[in-house]
Amino acid sequence: MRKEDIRKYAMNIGADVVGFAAIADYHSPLSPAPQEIMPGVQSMVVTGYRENDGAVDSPNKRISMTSRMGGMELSMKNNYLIARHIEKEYQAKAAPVAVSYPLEMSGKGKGMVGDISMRHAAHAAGLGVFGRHNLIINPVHGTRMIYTVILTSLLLTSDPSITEDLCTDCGLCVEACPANALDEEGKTNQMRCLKNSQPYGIGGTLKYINSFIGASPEEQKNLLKEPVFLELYQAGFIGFQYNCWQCMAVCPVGIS
Ligand code: B12
Repeated sequence: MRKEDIRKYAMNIGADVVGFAAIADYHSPLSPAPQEIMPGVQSMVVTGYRENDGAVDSPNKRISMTSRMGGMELSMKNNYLIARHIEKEYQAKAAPVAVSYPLEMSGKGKGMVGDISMRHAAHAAGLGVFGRHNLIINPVHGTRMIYTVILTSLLLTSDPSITEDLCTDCGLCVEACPANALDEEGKTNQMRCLKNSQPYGIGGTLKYINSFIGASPEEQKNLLKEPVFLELYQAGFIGFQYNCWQCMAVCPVGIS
């Protein structure tokens, strides 16, 4: 009853899939214990948002990123509303967790570990299974999904988990990865992926700053005219910008 009410509420405001997991069923190898984020947490509501096919398939990655930012923004607003709905209707506490950012940058995770691992959350809530690309495959939407979580003190049972292996082991994701980041099964080479998918992220910023330090005033003037500086400047105020969707784009599951 509560689960159906929350599911209906979330889907009415734009979530494509909604699942539930009791905290005891969520296991992430690296993310902190959910109790450290929200004392008294009992369950999580996991929502998924479908990427736009035209955007994922676009050769122009600004277009892919524009759609992703739309999904991130909608999910952030919806998470706030779903959390408010839970707090008002059920007198329970609720805390939204972001799609990806902000991330803890200073601890041992160094910007690579989310407060909640959305893939493990989606898996625990019966929304999908891990594929060869180490992403979650949903039975209806395939890989083209982003996931978010709302933690709550409300006691909710886990939805049934998916036992079927949805990955066809076609190997397309491994072949299509321009950084060869998926060569080792069960592990994404994060540094290779990061360097290719976020050229204007932290690595690119450090490289640019280091080239600036020690350069002559004349060289510095020229460095400020480099396109890389303009890209870094833009990423600085827009936020994390992905430049690659290949493993998601080539996955054939759920694509008609
Ligand atoms: C940091 C981060 C990255 C980093 C590091 C990735 C990584 N290996 O963790 C980088 C920059 C490389 C990255 C890349 C991408 N990311 Co990213 N990323 C995140 C973020 C913010 C945190 C991930 C995290 O906590 N990792 C730490 C732990 C969980 O990783 P781990 O211990 O190595 O766990 C691995 C094993 O458990 C393994 N595994 C393999 N087989 C199996 C089987 C079972 C049964 C289990 C339980 C586990 C398992 O899978 C895990 C990943 O390698 C999440 C958002 C979030 N809060 O979850 C998004 C997230 C994982 N990213 C996402 C996406 C889409 C991408 C990219 C496609 C880029 C893009 N354009 O969006 C690529 C895909 C790379 C890939 N194929 O792996 C989505 C995935 C959606 C989905 N459908 O699954 C997420 C969930 C964002 C979201 N909210 O939707 N990402």
